[in-house]
Amino acid sequence: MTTLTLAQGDITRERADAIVNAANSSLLGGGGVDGAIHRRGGPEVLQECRRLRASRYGKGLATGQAVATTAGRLDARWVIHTVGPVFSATEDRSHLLASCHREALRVADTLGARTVAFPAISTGVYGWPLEDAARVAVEAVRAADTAVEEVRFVLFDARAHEVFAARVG
Ligand code: AR6
Repeated sequence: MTTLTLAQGDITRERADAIVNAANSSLLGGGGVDGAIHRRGGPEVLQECRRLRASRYGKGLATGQAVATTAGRLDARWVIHTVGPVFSATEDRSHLLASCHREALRVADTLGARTVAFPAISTGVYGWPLEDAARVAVEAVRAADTAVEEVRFVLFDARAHEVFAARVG
C-alpha cells in the first residue's frame, strides 16, 4: 500500500529516498524545480545528466519518461528526472502527465526507493492548471503498481497545497 502525503515548501529541503525533478528533455537544467535541484544538489547531478546524454539518452529524455541520477548534496539518495508535458488547451496530454508519475515510481522500484517526493509536475513553466494536474497526479499514483511506501507531494505555495489536499483527502 502506498501512502500519499503532502508537504508545503521547497522540495530541495525534503528528506526522501528519491526526489523527482520536473526536468526538460535536455536533462541539462532549467528554471523552477529543475534549477533549484541542480543548485542545491551540486555539480554531481549535472555531471551524471551529461553522462546520460552522452550514452543512452543522446536525443534527450522523452516526455513522460523518467531516469535516475545521484542526488548529490540533497538529502536523498537519488533524483528521478522526468519530463512533464507542456499543457495544451486543444490536445489532451494527461496520459503523458500520468506517465511521468508511473515511470518515476517504476524507476524508484528498480532503485529500491521507499519514499519519493514529487513536485507538481508541469504546473509551472509548462502551464498545466493546478486542479487538473492534481487530479491526474493523484490518480496516477493511486493506480500505480509500486513498492514505494510513501509518495509525498511537495507543493511550493499554500494554494497548490490546498488544491492537492482536496484531492488527497
Ligand atoms: N520546490 C517545490 N516546488 C517548486 C519549487 C521548489 N523549489 N520551485 C518551483 N516549484 P516548474 P514544469 C513549483 O516550472 O512546469 C524548468 O525550466 C512551481 O510553483 O519547475 O514541469 C525545466 O527545466 C510549480 O507549481 O516545472 C523545464 O524546462 C511546480 O513546481 C520546465 O521548467 C512545477 O514548476 C518544466 O516545467
